[in-house]
Amino acid sequence: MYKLYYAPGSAAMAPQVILNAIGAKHELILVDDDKREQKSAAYMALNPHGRVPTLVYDGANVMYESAAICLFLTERHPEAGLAPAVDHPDRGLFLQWMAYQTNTLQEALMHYWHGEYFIDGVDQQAQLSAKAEQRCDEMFGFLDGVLARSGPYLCGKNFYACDIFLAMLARWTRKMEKPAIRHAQIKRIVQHCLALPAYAKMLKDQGIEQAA
Ligand SMILES: N[C@@H](CCC(=O)N[C@@H](CS)C(=O)NCC(=O)O)C(=O)O
Repeated sequence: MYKLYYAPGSAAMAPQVILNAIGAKHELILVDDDKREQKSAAYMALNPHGRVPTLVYDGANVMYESAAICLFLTERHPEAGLAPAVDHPDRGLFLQWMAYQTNTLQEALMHYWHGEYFIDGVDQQAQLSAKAEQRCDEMFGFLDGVLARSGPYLCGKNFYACDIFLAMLARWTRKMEKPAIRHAQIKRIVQHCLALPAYAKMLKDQGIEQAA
């Protein structure tokens, strides 16, 4: 039994899709952003950074960081086929794309959404956000090229959790002038994910939509 603390549209999206896909029994616990619940003492005791998602497993074990939760769940439930086994030829690329997305692309998205975490001043934050938007488009363009050259999925012919992660990050560009789905291959990955019952259920349960 798992408990996933989430907020709609947050980095909990991918872990939630994976919980659905593996068919694991789980409880979803809303951390209400509007009420600043992620900064409540009770939640900070689970996740001292006051961010979502957080996963509780096997009673009292707690972990956070979206990409880590995805890796943990896919490895715990290999039958779902959402991660290549340690000795599978796709393994290196799979880890590469998970790390690239969470270290680099997700961080650039953070600069876009939350300039105030990085710099003081409204004008400076707007400048940072604009630069981050440009960087995000370059990165999605780069991934689009990878998918065009060696797809259909990030690791080649097999679909994995890194593709689900990509669809989640693509949604975070929806307010940009150049949203990620302007890139044909990114759009195709998002469309593929939207057609998965596990992804559709996550959107429905979170009460959000995603365009493709
Ligand atoms: N690196 C973390 C980032 C999580 C994160 O930034 N979550 C956002 C929502 S997408 C959040 O909780 N923000 C609240 C805040 O920063 O106060 C992860 O991937 O889990």
